Amino acid sequence: MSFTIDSARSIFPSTLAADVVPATIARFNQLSAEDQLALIWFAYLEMGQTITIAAPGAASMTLAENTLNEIQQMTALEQTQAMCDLANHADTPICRTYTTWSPNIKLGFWYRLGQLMEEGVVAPIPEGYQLSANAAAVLQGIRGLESGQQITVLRNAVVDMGFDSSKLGSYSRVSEPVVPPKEMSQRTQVNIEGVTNSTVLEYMNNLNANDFNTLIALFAPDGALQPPFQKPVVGKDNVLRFFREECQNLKLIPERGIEEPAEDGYAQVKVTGKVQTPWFGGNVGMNIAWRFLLNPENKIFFVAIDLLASPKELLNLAR
Ligand code: ECH
Ligand code: GLY
Ligand code: GLY
Ligand code: GLY
Repeated sequence: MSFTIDSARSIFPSTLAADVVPATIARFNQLSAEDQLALIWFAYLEMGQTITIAAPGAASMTLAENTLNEIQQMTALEQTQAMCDLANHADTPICRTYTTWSPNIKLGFWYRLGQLMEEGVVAPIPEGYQLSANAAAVLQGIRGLESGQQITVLRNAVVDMGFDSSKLGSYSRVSEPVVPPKEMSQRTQVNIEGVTNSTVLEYMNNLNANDFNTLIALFAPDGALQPPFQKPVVGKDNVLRFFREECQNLKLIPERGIEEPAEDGYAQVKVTGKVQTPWFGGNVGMNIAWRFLLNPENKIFFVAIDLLASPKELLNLAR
Protein backbone atom coordinates (compact mmCIF):
# COMPACT_ATOMS: atom_id res chain seq x y z
CA MET A 1 0.00 0.00 0.00
CA SER A 2 1.49 3.27 -1.08
CA PHE A 3 1.02 6.66 0.60
CA THR A 4 -1.67 9.15 -0.40
CA ILE A 5 -1.83 12.78 0.75
CA ASP A 6 -4.70 11.72 2.95
CA SER A 7 -2.84 8.88 4.64
CA ALA A 8 0.29 11.05 4.96
CA ARG A 9 -1.67 13.54 7.07
CA SER A 10 -1.70 11.12 9.98
CA ILE A 11 2.04 10.44 10.33
CA PHE A 12 3.23 11.02 13.91
CA PRO A 13 -0.36 10.87 15.20
CA SER A 14 0.62 11.60 18.80
CA THR A 15 1.47 15.21 17.84
CA LEU A 16 -0.79 17.46 19.92
CA ALA A 17 -1.86 20.56 17.97
CA ALA A 18 -3.41 23.63 19.60
CA ASP A 19 -7.01 22.66 18.81
CA VAL A 20 -8.03 25.47 21.15
CA VAL A 21 -7.37 27.80 18.18
CA PRO A 22 -10.07 26.44 15.80
CA ALA A 23 -12.36 25.92 18.81
CA THR A 24 -11.98 29.60 19.73
CA ILE A 25 -12.58 30.68 16.13
CA ALA A 26 -15.75 28.56 16.02
CA ARG A 27 -17.08 30.28 19.17
CA PHE A 28 -16.03 33.67 17.79
CA ASN A 29 -17.94 33.01 14.55
CA GLN A 30 -21.18 32.55 16.51
CA LEU A 31 -21.01 36.15 17.78
CA SER A 32 -22.67 39.18 16.19
CA ALA A 33 -20.47 41.33 13.92
CA GLU A 34 -20.54 44.17 16.49
CA ASP A 35 -19.34 41.81 19.21
CA GLN A 36 -16.67 40.33 16.92
CA LEU A 37 -15.17 43.73 16.12
CA ALA A 38 -15.32 44.94 19.73
CA LEU A 39 -13.83 41.69 21.00
CA ILE A 40 -10.88 41.95 18.59
CA TRP A 41 -10.44 45.59 19.54
CA PHE A 42 -10.21 44.71 23.24
CA ALA A 43 -7.97 41.68 22.63
CA TYR A 44 -5.69 43.71 20.34
CA LEU A 45 -5.34 46.53 22.89
CA GLU A 46 -4.59 44.10 25.72
CA MET A 47 -2.03 42.17 23.69
CA GLY A 48 -0.39 45.45 22.71
CA GLN A 49 0.55 45.90 26.38
CA THR A 50 2.98 42.99 26.18
CA ILE A 51 3.81 42.31 22.53
CA THR A 52 4.78 44.86 19.90
CA ILE A 53 3.44 44.61 16.37
CA ALA A 54 5.55 45.81 13.44
CA ALA A 55 4.13 48.30 10.95
CA PRO A 56 2.99 46.63 7.74
CA GLY A 57 5.23 46.77 4.70
CA ALA A 58 4.70 49.78 2.42
CA ALA A 59 3.61 47.54 -0.46
CA SER A 60 0.65 46.09 1.42
CA MET A 61 -0.48 49.59 2.39
CA THR A 62 -0.36 50.76 -1.23
CA LEU A 63 -2.46 47.79 -2.31
CA ALA A 64 -5.13 48.56 0.32
CA GLU A 65 -4.95 52.33 -0.14
CA ASN A 66 -8.00 52.85 -2.38
CA THR A 67 -10.24 50.97 0.01
CA LEU A 68 -8.81 52.78 3.05
CA ASN A 69 -9.43 56.13 1.34
CA GLU A 70 -12.95 55.10 0.43
CA ILE A 71 -13.67 54.24 4.07
CA GLN A 72 -12.21 57.51 5.34
CA GLN A 73 -14.59 59.44 3.10
CA MET A 74 -17.64 57.72 4.58
CA THR A 75 -19.80 58.99 7.43
CA ALA A 76 -19.13 57.37 10.82
CA LEU A 77 -22.26 55.28 10.45
CA GLU A 78 -21.19 54.03 7.03
CA GLN A 79 -17.72 53.22 8.39
CA THR A 80 -19.15 51.08 11.15
CA GLN A 81 -21.41 49.41 8.59
CA ALA A 82 -18.46 48.66 6.26
CA MET A 83 -16.53 47.01 9.10
CA CYS A 84 -19.57 44.98 10.17
CA ASP A 85 -20.09 43.94 6.53
CA LEU A 86 -16.57 42.48 6.49
CA ALA A 87 -17.26 40.48 9.65
CA ASN A 88 -20.65 39.41 8.24
CA HIS A 89 -19.16 38.18 4.92
CA ALA A 90 -21.66 40.47 3.17
CA ASP A 91 -21.80 40.87 -0.61
CA THR A 92 -20.53 44.44 -1.04
CA PRO A 93 -17.82 45.90 -3.32
CA ILE A 94 -15.46 46.36 -0.35
CA CYS A 95 -16.02 42.79 0.85
CA ARG A 96 -15.35 41.50 -2.67
CA THR A 97 -12.11 43.49 -2.94
CA TYR A 98 -11.02 42.31 0.52
CA THR A 99 -11.40 38.68 -0.54
CA THR A 100 -8.88 39.12 -3.36
CA TRP A 101 -6.16 40.22 -0.91
CA SER A 102 -3.43 38.01 0.54
CA PRO A 103 -3.40 37.55 4.34
CA ASN A 104 -0.70 40.21 4.79
CA ILE A 105 -2.71 42.84 2.92
CA LYS A 106 -5.80 42.03 5.02
CA LEU A 107 -3.74 42.33 8.21
CA GLY A 108 -2.13 45.57 7.03
CA PHE A 109 -5.55 47.00 6.17
CA TRP A 110 -6.88 46.31 9.68
CA TYR A 111 -3.65 47.54 11.25
CA ARG A 112 -4.19 50.88 9.49
CA LEU A 113 -7.90 50.99 10.35
CA GLY A 114 -6.97 50.39 13.99
CA GLN A 115 -4.67 53.42 13.87
CA LEU A 116 -7.38 55.52 12.21
CA MET A 117 -9.91 54.40 14.84
CA GLU A 118 -7.48 55.38 17.59
CA GLU A 119 -7.02 58.80 15.97
CA GLY A 120 -10.79 59.21 15.71
CA VAL A 121 -10.62 59.46 11.90
CA VAL A 122 -12.58 56.23 11.51
CA ALA A 123 -15.54 55.40 13.76
CA PRO A 124 -14.17 53.74 16.92
CA ILE A 125 -15.77 50.98 18.92
CA PRO A 126 -18.25 53.00 21.06
CA GLU A 127 -16.79 53.91 24.44
CA GLY A 128 -18.17 51.63 27.14
CA TYR A 129 -19.33 49.04 24.58
CA GLN A 130 -20.66 46.06 26.54
CA LEU A 131 -19.74 42.67 25.12
CA SER A 132 -22.47 40.05 25.29
CA ALA A 133 -21.89 37.33 27.87
CA ASN A 134 -20.79 34.92 25.14
CA ALA A 135 -18.34 37.41 23.67
CA ALA A 136 -16.91 38.15 27.11
CA ALA A 137 -16.39 34.42 27.62
CA VAL A 138 -14.58 34.09 24.27
CA LEU A 139 -12.35 37.06 25.18
CA GLN A 140 -11.61 35.47 28.55
CA GLY A 141 -10.62 32.28 26.74
CA ILE A 142 -8.24 34.21 24.47
CA ARG A 143 -6.60 35.80 27.51
CA GLY A 144 -5.65 32.32 28.71
CA LEU A 145 -3.85 31.33 25.47
CA GLU A 146 -0.12 31.49 24.77
CA SER A 147 0.86 34.53 22.71
CA GLY A 148 1.54 32.38 19.61
CA GLN A 149 -1.98 30.98 19.86
CA GLN A 150 -3.46 34.45 20.45
CA ILE A 151 -1.92 35.91 17.29
CA THR A 152 -3.05 32.85 15.33
CA VAL A 153 -6.65 33.41 16.46
CA LEU A 154 -6.43 37.07 15.41
CA ARG A 155 -4.82 36.22 12.07
CA ASN A 156 -7.40 33.57 11.26
CA ALA A 157 -10.29 35.86 12.23
CA VAL A 158 -8.97 38.56 9.89
CA VAL A 159 -8.24 36.13 7.02
CA ASP A 160 -11.77 34.67 7.22
CA MET A 161 -13.56 38.03 6.85
CA GLY A 162 -14.98 39.38 3.60
CA PHE A 163 -17.13 37.83 0.88
CA ASP A 164 -16.95 34.05 0.44
CA SER A 165 -14.17 33.41 -2.11
CA SER A 166 -15.99 30.37 -3.51
CA LYS A 167 -18.88 32.67 -4.55
CA LEU A 168 -16.63 35.23 -6.19
CA GLY A 169 -16.13 33.41 -9.50
CA SER A 170 -12.75 33.85 -11.16
CA TYR A 171 -10.70 36.73 -9.81
CA SER A 172 -7.06 37.77 -9.70
CA ARG A 173 -5.34 37.51 -6.36
CA VAL A 174 -3.60 40.57 -4.98
CA SER A 175 -0.44 40.09 -2.95
CA GLU A 176 2.74 41.94 -2.08
CA PRO A 177 5.69 41.73 -4.48
CA VAL A 178 8.08 38.87 -3.76
CA VAL A 179 11.32 39.96 -2.10
CA PRO A 180 14.55 38.70 -3.67
CA PRO A 181 16.21 35.76 -1.90
CA LYS A 182 18.88 36.60 0.66
CA GLU A 183 22.47 36.92 -0.57
CA MET A 184 24.49 33.77 0.06
CA SER A 185 26.72 35.65 2.54
CA GLN A 186 23.64 36.64 4.60
CA ARG A 187 22.22 33.14 4.95
CA THR A 188 22.18 31.08 8.12
CA GLN A 189 22.26 27.29 8.46
CA VAL A 190 20.03 25.50 10.93
CA ASN A 191 21.29 22.73 13.15
CA ILE A 192 18.67 20.19 14.27
CA GLU A 193 19.53 17.75 17.05
CA GLY A 194 18.80 14.23 15.76
CA VAL A 195 18.24 15.21 12.11
CA THR A 196 20.72 14.89 9.24
CA ASN A 197 18.32 14.49 6.29
CA SER A 198 19.54 16.95 3.66
CA THR A 199 16.08 17.75 2.29
CA VAL A 200 14.77 18.74 5.71
CA LEU A 201 17.81 20.91 6.46
CA GLU A 202 17.61 22.58 3.05
CA TYR A 203 13.88 23.17 3.51
CA MET A 204 14.56 25.19 6.66
CA ASN A 205 17.54 27.07 5.22
CA ASN A 206 15.84 28.01 1.94
CA LEU A 207 12.63 29.14 3.62
CA ASN A 208 14.69 31.30 5.99
CA ALA A 209 16.47 32.78 2.95
CA ASN A 210 13.18 33.49 1.04
CA ASP A 211 14.69 31.29 -1.72
CA PHE A 212 11.38 29.88 -2.88
CA ASN A 213 12.62 28.58 -6.26
CA THR A 214 15.28 26.41 -4.62
CA LEU A 215 12.82 25.46 -1.90
CA ILE A 216 10.14 24.23 -4.31
CA ALA A 217 12.67 21.96 -6.06
CA LEU A 218 12.75 19.91 -2.83
CA PHE A 219 9.11 18.88 -3.39
CA ALA A 220 7.77 15.94 -5.39
CA PRO A 221 5.57 17.08 -8.36
CA ASP A 222 2.45 15.90 -6.50
CA GLY A 223 3.83 17.02 -3.13
CA ALA A 224 1.74 18.89 -0.57
CA LEU A 225 2.12 21.31 2.33
CA GLN A 226 -0.43 21.59 5.12
CA PRO A 227 -0.36 24.93 7.02
CA PRO A 228 -1.65 25.03 10.62
CA PHE A 229 -5.41 24.33 10.82
CA GLN A 230 -5.79 24.22 7.04
CA LYS A 231 -6.28 21.68 4.28
CA PRO A 232 -3.15 20.64 2.41
CA VAL A 233 -1.99 22.84 -0.47
CA VAL A 234 -1.37 20.23 -3.18
CA GLY A 235 1.01 20.27 -6.16
CA LYS A 236 4.21 22.22 -6.80
CA ASP A 237 2.53 25.20 -8.51
CA ASN A 238 0.14 25.78 -5.63
CA VAL A 239 2.80 25.26 -2.97
CA LEU A 240 5.13 27.73 -4.73
CA ARG A 241 2.32 30.30 -4.92
CA PHE A 242 1.62 29.79 -1.21
CA PHE A 243 5.31 30.37 -0.39
CA ARG A 244 5.42 33.55 -2.45
CA GLU A 245 2.14 34.94 -1.08
CA GLU A 246 2.32 33.94 2.59
CA CYS A 247 5.83 32.92 3.63
CA GLN A 248 8.13 35.90 3.16
CA ASN A 249 10.49 36.79 5.98
CA LEU A 250 9.53 34.02 8.35
CA LYS A 251 12.17 32.86 10.81
CA LEU A 252 12.28 29.12 11.40
CA ILE A 253 14.21 28.00 14.47
CA PRO A 254 13.99 24.19 14.49
CA GLU A 255 15.48 22.58 17.58
CA ARG A 256 15.28 18.78 17.52
CA GLY A 257 13.79 15.90 15.62
CA ILE A 258 13.58 12.24 14.75
CA GLU A 259 14.00 10.42 11.43
CA GLU A 260 12.78 6.93 10.71
CA PRO A 261 12.01 4.71 7.73
CA ALA A 262 8.37 4.39 6.60
CA GLU A 263 6.66 2.00 4.13
CA ASP A 264 7.76 1.57 0.50
CA GLY A 265 11.15 3.25 0.87
CA TYR A 266 9.67 6.49 2.22
CA ALA A 267 11.12 8.21 5.31
CA GLN A 268 9.31 10.20 7.98
CA VAL A 269 10.91 13.02 9.90
CA LYS A 270 9.40 15.04 12.74
CA VAL A 271 11.04 18.30 13.81
CA THR A 272 9.99 20.66 16.62
CA GLY A 273 11.05 24.21 17.35
CA LYS A 274 10.00 27.84 17.08
CA VAL A 275 8.78 30.10 14.30
CA GLN A 276 8.70 33.90 14.28
CA THR A 277 6.48 35.99 11.99
CA PRO A 278 7.72 39.34 10.65
CA TRP A 279 4.70 40.94 12.33
CA PHE A 280 6.02 40.25 15.83
CA GLY A 281 9.66 39.20 15.34
CA GLY A 282 11.35 37.88 18.48
CA ASN A 283 8.41 39.04 20.64
CA VAL A 284 6.42 35.91 19.83
CA GLY A 285 7.93 32.47 19.38
CA MET A 286 5.34 30.02 18.12
CA ASN A 287 5.84 26.39 19.18
CA ILE A 288 5.77 24.38 15.96
CA ALA A 289 6.12 20.82 14.66
CA TRP A 290 6.99 19.91 11.09
CA ARG A 291 5.96 16.39 10.03
CA PHE A 292 7.73 15.43 6.79
CA LEU A 293 7.09 12.41 4.59
CA LEU A 294 9.92 12.01 2.05
CA ASN A 295 9.62 9.77 -1.00
CA PRO A 296 12.34 7.26 -2.00
CA GLU A 297 14.01 10.03 -4.07
CA ASN A 298 14.22 12.11 -0.86
CA LYS A 299 11.70 14.64 -2.20
CA ILE A 300 8.96 16.08 0.01
CA PHE A 301 5.74 14.18 -0.65
CA PHE A 302 4.05 15.82 2.32
CA VAL A 303 4.86 18.25 5.11
CA ALA A 304 2.44 19.38 7.82
CA ILE A 305 3.12 22.42 9.95
CA ASP A 306 1.34 22.28 13.31
CA LEU A 307 0.96 24.93 15.99
CA LEU A 308 1.56 22.92 19.16
CA ALA A 309 -0.76 22.72 22.15
CA SER A 310 1.96 23.58 24.67
CA PRO A 311 5.74 23.98 25.02
CA LYS A 312 5.83 20.47 26.46
CA GLU A 313 4.98 19.19 22.96
CA LEU A 314 8.38 20.42 21.77
CA LEU A 315 9.83 17.33 23.44
CA ASN A 316 7.28 14.88 22.02
CA LEU A 317 9.01 13.03 19.19
CA ALA A 318 7.04 9.82 19.62
CA ARG A 319 5.39 8.12 16.68
C1 ECH B 1 -9.08 46.14 15.11
C2 ECH B 1 -10.52 46.13 15.65
C3 ECH B 1 -11.53 45.80 14.58
C4 ECH B 1 -11.27 44.42 14.00
C5 ECH B 1 -9.84 44.16 13.70
C6 ECH B 1 -8.79 44.93 14.21
C7 ECH B 1 -7.39 44.71 13.84
C8 ECH B 1 -6.67 43.59 14.09
C9 ECH B 1 -5.27 43.40 13.69
C10 ECH B 1 -4.71 42.16 13.86
C11 ECH B 1 -3.38 41.77 13.48
C12 ECH B 1 -2.97 40.50 13.66
C13 ECH B 1 -1.69 39.96 13.18
C14 ECH B 1 -1.45 38.61 13.32
C15 ECH B 1 -0.32 37.90 12.76
C16 ECH B 1 -0.18 36.59 12.98
C17 ECH B 1 0.82 35.81 12.33
C18 ECH B 1 0.96 34.45 12.46
C19 ECH B 1 1.94 33.79 11.65
C20 ECH B 1 2.18 32.44 11.68
C21 ECH B 1 3.07 31.85 10.79
C22 ECH B 1 3.43 30.52 10.83
C23 ECH B 1 4.23 30.02 9.74
C24 ECH B 1 4.36 28.69 9.48
C25 ECH B 1 4.92 28.10 8.28
C26 ECH B 1 6.06 27.31 8.36
C27 ECH B 1 6.52 26.52 7.26
O1 ECH B 1 7.49 25.74 7.36
C28 ECH B 1 5.81 26.59 5.95
C29 ECH B 1 5.03 27.83 5.79
C30 ECH B 1 4.13 28.19 7.00
C31 ECH B 1 -8.15 46.09 16.32
C32 ECH B 1 -8.81 47.40 14.32
C33 ECH B 1 -9.58 42.96 12.84
C34 ECH B 1 -4.51 44.54 13.13
C35 ECH B 1 -0.72 40.86 12.48
C36 ECH B 1 0.11 33.66 13.39
C37 ECH B 1 2.98 29.59 11.88
C38 ECH B 1 6.85 27.21 9.63
C39 ECH B 1 2.94 27.23 7.04
C40 ECH B 1 3.63 29.59 6.73
N1 GLY C 1 0.40 30.78 7.32
C1 GLY C 1 -0.37 29.72 7.84
C2 GLY C 1 -1.02 30.00 9.13
O1 GLY C 1 -0.45 30.60 10.00
O2 GLY C 1 -2.15 29.61 9.31
N1 GLY D 1 1.75 35.45 6.41
C1 GLY D 1 2.97 35.23 7.07
C2 GLY D 1 3.03 35.90 8.37
O1 GLY D 1 2.04 36.32 8.88
O2 GLY D 1 4.08 35.99 8.92
N1 GLY E 1 5.50 43.96 9.08
C1 GLY E 1 5.08 42.64 8.85
C2 GLY E 1 4.82 42.30 7.41
O1 GLY E 1 4.53 43.16 6.61
O2 GLY E 1 4.89 41.16 7.07
